Amino acid sequence: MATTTRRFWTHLAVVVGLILTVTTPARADNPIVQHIYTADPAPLVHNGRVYLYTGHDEDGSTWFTMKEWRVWSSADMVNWTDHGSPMSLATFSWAKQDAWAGQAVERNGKFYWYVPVVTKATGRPAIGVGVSDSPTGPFRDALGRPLVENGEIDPSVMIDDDGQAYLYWGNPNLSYVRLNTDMISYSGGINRIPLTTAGFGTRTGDPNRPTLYEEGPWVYKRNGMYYNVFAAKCCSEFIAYSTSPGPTGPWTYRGTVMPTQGSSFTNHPGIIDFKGSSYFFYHNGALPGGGGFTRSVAVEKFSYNADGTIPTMNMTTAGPPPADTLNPYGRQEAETIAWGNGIETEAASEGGMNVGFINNGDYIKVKNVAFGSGATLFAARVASTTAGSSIEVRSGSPTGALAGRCTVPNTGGWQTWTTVSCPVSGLTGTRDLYLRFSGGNNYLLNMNWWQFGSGGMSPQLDPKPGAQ
Ligand code: FUB
Repeated sequence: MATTTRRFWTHLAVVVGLILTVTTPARADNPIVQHIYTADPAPLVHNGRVYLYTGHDEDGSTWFTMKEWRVWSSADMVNWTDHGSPMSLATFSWAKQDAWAGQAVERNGKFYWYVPVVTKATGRPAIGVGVSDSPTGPFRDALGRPLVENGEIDPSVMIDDDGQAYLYWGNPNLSYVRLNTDMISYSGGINRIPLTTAGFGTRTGDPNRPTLYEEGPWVYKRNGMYYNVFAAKCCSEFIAYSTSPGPTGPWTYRGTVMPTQGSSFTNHPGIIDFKGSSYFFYHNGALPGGGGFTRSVAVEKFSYNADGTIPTMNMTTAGPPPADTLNPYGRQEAETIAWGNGIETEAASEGGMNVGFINNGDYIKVKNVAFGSGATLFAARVASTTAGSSIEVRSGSPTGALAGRCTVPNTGGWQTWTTVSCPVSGLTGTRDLYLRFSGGNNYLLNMNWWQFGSGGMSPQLDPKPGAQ
């Protein structure tokens, strides 16, 4: 959010928060991100983490006003780390507008992120590709021009078991190319998948669109079956899917994955398997101010039926159960969050992101933290221009048992970092951690990371470039 807008909303939130504090129940964990609007989820599993690539709906949008993409990651499906925006319209010198729905894939240690943008030259959408050595970027334009261009959107990429990669995309059509192994060129031209009612269901009321296929294909292979999960019908959309014995068809329509729900007239699918379970990502308008142009990404856990079909799912505010615990005795980024109340994030001078724009009463929930036999010390990397703020270390809820309180000094700048620590007690077993911030009326502090120690000793703080 722009700083002035943020200040306004922050002060409004403080007033409303004072009114609601007594009655607000414990927060659910969907949508995944609370401090900005996100859309068009594209999850990627890599080295024991889920990397979630999304778009970013601008605050107050009345159109799909999207200028950048964002990356998030998680090892447990409930706590998500904000990696900021490693790719934007500015990455592609030939792009004019509309940083819409894309997907990233890894091949031979490089990460390729396929995205649609409207070009300066034609004023029509084309598909570009960003490339990076890291799943969190930064990404650079791999080609300096579009990879494919037929005026349509929403690329989805799949690498088949034989090594052949396919790029699918389209609205109103559904097209694909066979990517070469360099992932930034293709062979054989642009192919159309026939949109038959047997393959993609029957739409009524629109003679120009006889099938349910609308946009947002998500193509993948599982147990020998190819799936195309897509946004169906318009508008409002629901999520449907088709299956095929091969990557290019013939497709058979299989029904609804998620009915029309959730205050956004679009929806957009992403499906992965992670740590032995299956997850379905989508978007809705669930955040305050949310709607069709101010969307938020959410996730549900599901199990395939025995025949490989996908059950119909509803949107929930609870989200999935944790797929793992979080280790508090290793350094954790402050921007690793299950639920953030009032906070925002920004790029940190020490690298990565920090949590900032914190007001009195704001808090961060970190879910399923494995304290084991007990933590005795809390340390946090902080910066502030005001003295006397503190971090309340609580468990169970924002007003739950107080385990300790760390005072934050005036460090002389919002990016002038120091490490503070304080004793804690009562944190044993596995529980939800709440870091609640208290102090005066203005912004209180920034936090870059935190770490607990145990056994009456100072924690062996994990090294971080620039940290002391
Ligand atoms: O986010 C902009 C567009 O809305 C996407 O490209 C579509 O899939 C729909 O979600």
